[in-house]
Amino acid sequence: MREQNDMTKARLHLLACGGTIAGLASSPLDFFGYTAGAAPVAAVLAKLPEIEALADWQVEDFCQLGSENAGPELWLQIARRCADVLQDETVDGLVITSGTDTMEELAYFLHLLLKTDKPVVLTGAMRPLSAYGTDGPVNLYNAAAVAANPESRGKGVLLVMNDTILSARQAAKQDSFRLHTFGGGEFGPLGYVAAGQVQFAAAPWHRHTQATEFHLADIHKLPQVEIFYMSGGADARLLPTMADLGAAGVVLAGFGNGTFSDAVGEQLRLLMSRGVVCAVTSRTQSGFVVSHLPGLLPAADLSPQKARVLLLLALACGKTPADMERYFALY
Ligand code: DAS
Repeated sequence: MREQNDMTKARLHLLACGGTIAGLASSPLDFFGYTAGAAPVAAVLAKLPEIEALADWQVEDFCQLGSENAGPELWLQIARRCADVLQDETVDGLVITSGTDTMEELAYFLHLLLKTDKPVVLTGAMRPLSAYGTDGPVNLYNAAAVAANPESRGKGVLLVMNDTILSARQAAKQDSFRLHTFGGGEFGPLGYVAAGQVQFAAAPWHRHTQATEFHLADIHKLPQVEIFYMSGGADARLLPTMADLGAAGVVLAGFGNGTFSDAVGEQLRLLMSRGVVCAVTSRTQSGFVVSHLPGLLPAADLSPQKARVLLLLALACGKTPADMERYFALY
């Protein structure tokens, strides 16, 4: 284990998973019409040779897709690869590059599954590698600085974008195209990193990584979990259709503090009578929810997409609804 005052270079593994950071377009002013993951991650590293001074690197192009096409099956493959890499005693930390569209879900999935206290840091970009002012190389440099910093140990999976360090539990993509897109919700970031200078100001307060009760070895098949987003007059008949299509769990993105229409409430009762596990969170951007229906699990202040990750892993690991209610408060 590298101590706080260890001045030797960290040994970092870079696992590249596609995304805009490795995206290429035909023009440097084309910020949107690019092919995600078109370039090998070595091309990103080559833009910023100073990154070699931060660590001794093992570089791996794991997959090259836009993360809008990523889902639980790929996240599980990435988690298994990360677990293998982290078991290597010569590896001090892990940097993962990914698309930003589902980065927060991948990060939380790993935060709940990886049994490690080594730094695991995700990063990406909002502009492709080929663009003027691409943010990818500096984001990667800053992610490497955080992964190489002994202070990052034991803080769970982190996300570094736009000079900001976020916990995987709080990180959320909040803007459609601007560089300052990731935020930490009402509790904000854990710290900042400017041109490689790392400054932590907080630590995660929910359970994660080393303290997790979820085990990769327990996962043999991933269940289907869907999200039903409340809007005025939303058609409640879509809920039984989710179960008909195989959903074992449903997350309700409710109004306000988790409320829903009478019609949706009726369909939720029927879903739970069919054995579908249902959780409720809120379509608002902050605050905790309460449950308005016996058996409907309150998902604390998790976003709908993160409540889905937690419910999906709890079902995959064979946990009981009583366990799940506890998990939503703990993780
Ligand atoms: N191409 C999208 C993705 O892979 C956006 C991005 O990478 O930022 O998520």
